[in-house]
Amino acid sequence: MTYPILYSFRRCPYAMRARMALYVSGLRCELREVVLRDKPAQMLVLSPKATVPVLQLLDGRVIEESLEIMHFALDHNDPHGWLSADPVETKMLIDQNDLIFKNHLDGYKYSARYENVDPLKEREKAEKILMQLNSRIDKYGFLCGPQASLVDYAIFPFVRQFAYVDMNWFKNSPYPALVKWLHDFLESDIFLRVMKKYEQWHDGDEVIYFRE
Ligand SMILES: N[C@@H](CCC(=O)N[C@@H](CS)C(=O)NCC(=O)O)C(=O)O
Repeated sequence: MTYPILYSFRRCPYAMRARMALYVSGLRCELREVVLRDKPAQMLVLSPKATVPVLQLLDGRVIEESLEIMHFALDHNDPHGWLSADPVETKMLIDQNDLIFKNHLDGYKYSARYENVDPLKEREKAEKILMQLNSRIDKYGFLCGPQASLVDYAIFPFVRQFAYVDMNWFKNSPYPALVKWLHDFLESDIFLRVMKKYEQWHDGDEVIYFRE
């Protein structure tokens, strides 16, 4: 093993944020594309909790939380100042996203999987958070200040998923600053680069490097 190994799934919002931080930091790693219903044994041995992303480091450490991967990458190199935003506000917004918004997003997007979940009620609950994000962007430019920081990159993949449930509704929602913020990230170089498609990884495949 010459480089750290990232187990990732292209469409997973947690994996997206980890990939973006790794990408911007310039840290080179091997990329192993995972299919969630067919996870590789190598990954399950490293991380029995069996979620992506997982980053295996050269010294044997394994990082199995996307935010920790972001911090690991940015502690190594943070060329765009992603760590410069207020850490308390950053944590508050990310906790709100991961612990509350994500649940409403799942209820909105996958209501058929749950009993007694009304997708429109879930959307209404999620909207309270969208409204708050919109007013922060309106006021500051980005979620925590005049430049994009870790919190924007950690959250926009989830807003993206939300928007795609009903893009027409999202685009016509009373949150124009948020709509533009998302649109700009979706068109950004960094996002397009980390969304490159790869085949499912199998042992013995030619190594794919994330950042050539
Ligand atoms: N707290 C974890 C959550 C990661 C997570 O839940 N990833 C999903 C994919 S989006 C997953 O791997 N789920 C396991 C599965 O569906 O089998 C993190 O931030 O890395």
